[in-house]
Amino acid sequence: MSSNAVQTTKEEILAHYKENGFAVIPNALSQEELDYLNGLVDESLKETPEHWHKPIEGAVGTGSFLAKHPLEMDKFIRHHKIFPLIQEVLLGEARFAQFDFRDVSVERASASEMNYHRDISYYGTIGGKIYDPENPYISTYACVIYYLSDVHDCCPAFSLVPNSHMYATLDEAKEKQGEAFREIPIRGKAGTAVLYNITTYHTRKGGQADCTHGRRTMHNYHSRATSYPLTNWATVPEVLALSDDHDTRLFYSQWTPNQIKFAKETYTKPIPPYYPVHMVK
Ligand SMILES: O=C(O)CCC(=O)C(=O)O
Ligand SMILES: [Fe+2]
Repeated sequence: MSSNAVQTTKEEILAHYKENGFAVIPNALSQEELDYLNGLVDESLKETPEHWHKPIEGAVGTGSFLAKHPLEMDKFIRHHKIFPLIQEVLLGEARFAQFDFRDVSVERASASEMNYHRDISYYGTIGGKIYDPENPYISTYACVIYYLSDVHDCCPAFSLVPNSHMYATLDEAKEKQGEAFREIPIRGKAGTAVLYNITTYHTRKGGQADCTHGRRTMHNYHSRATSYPLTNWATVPEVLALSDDHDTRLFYSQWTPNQIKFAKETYTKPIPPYYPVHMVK
C-alpha cells in the first residue's frame, strides 16, 4: 500500500522534518485509540449531522469534538507520542490553534481533489512570518494529520512538495527547485501521522474512480507563542483554557476575538484580566 518513506525514531523524524518540512510517522495512534475516535465520528455523523459542514472539495468536517469531549480530545491534541515532536519543531512554544475531523465518503473519493496551497490564514496575511528562518525547523505553525482509515493507492491522499515553504506559488517552486521538485503522496495505515510545516505546499489528491474506501482524518494545527493566532473561529472550552494546570492554561492561551466572545458568552469563571475582555464586543 504505502510507497512513501516513513520515519520512526525521534532523530529520524526531526532530521526529515528539518530537511523537507514534514515527516510521516506510522503507528502514531494505537488500535484502541483508532477504535475510540472512529466510534465517536460514526456516532456524530449519525446522531448530530448538523455539527458537520457540507462537503468542501469532497470532505465533510467538524470542529465540534473539542467542545463536546474537552479532556478526552486534549489527550489527542497533546498526544503523548506526537506532542513532544511538535514542541521540538516549534521550539517549545506550541500553542493550540485548530482541531477538526474530516470524512471523505466512498462516493466522494474521486471528487475530493484540492488545489496545491499553503495554509496561511487571515492572521498570516496581515503580518507576521509565515515561516521562520531563525528556527532550524523553519515553522511558525505545524499541523498533524492523522489517518483514521487506511489510505491505499486508490484513496484520497495528503500530498506535499518537500521544502517548498519559501516560494510564493507552486509554479515558482517548480521553476526554482528544478530537478529537486517532487510531489509526495502520503499513503499508510490508519494511525499514521503526517507532521508538516503548514507553509510547505500541499494538497489532497483525489481518489481513483474505483476507490472503495474513502478517507477519514483528524487535523490538528499548532501555533507558536511568537506567531499570530491561526484562525479566528476555533474556540476552547473553559475546562482547558482556564485549567488549574499551568501547562494546560498556557497551551490554550492564544486567544482570538472570537475566543474572547465565546468565553464571555459561555464561561462560568471570571475571565482573567490579562485577556482584553472589555475591548471585544
Ligand atoms: O485533507 C487533506 O489531505 C489536506 C487538507 C488541507 O490541506 C487543508 O484543509 O488545508
Ligand atoms: Fe492545507
